[in-house]
Amino acid sequence: MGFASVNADPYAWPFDGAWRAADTALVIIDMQTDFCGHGGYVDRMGYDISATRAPIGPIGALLERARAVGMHVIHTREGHRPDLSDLPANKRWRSQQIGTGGVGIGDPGPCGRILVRGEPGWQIIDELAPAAGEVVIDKPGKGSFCATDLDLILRQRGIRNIALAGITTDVCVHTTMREANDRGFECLIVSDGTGATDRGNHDAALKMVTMQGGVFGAVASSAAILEALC
Ligand code: C5J
Repeated sequence: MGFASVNADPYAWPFDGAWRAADTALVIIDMQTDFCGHGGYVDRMGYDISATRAPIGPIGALLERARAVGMHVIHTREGHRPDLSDLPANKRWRSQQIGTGGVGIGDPGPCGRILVRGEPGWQIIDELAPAAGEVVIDKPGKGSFCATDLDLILRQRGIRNIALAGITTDVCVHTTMREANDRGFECLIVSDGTGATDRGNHDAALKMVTMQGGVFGAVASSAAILEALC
């Protein structure tokens, strides 16, 4: 049986009114200590992590409901191999330009080497830890499709609708939404289930989705999604 359409902006989502647990994924982007934990990458860059921690509660509520109705749940982690062979020199250099002491991706910090796979800071936070059997995508870039098997997994499972949550709204969430939209997936971004290091960027990223009749998909609150899932 299908769910009711979600009260979303700029249109009731999905566009054709058809969504079921079997053809829909909740994709939770990069809820890692490095992006929202004390001593992690975002904290060390000098940003206020309360902005990237704000979506934890709404995502937790959505995650619980998605699991209860049998929706696909997919988590992503941004990070690099310990030998940094998948870290472009320009990404590393840029990451060293902000924060204290020229410390950037790959360098040691209070949560281990920043954005390096296997380190404490790279782990998904306990509150949103993946359950057994949930897909976890390890990605070296901002988008979740670049250099990963996400597209293959989505198509193998017959997924056509994607609800996107996580951090940060303007970087990894937006890049993933744009990539998914171009691949034909019907996307919904969760307004309070996402967060950015800059409030203006968060708001602008959500607004961008709604232009041109929903150029990348639609925007809805976690409450609106939960209501449709009742
Ligand atoms: C960033 C991300 N902002 N997960 N990563 O570097 O958005």
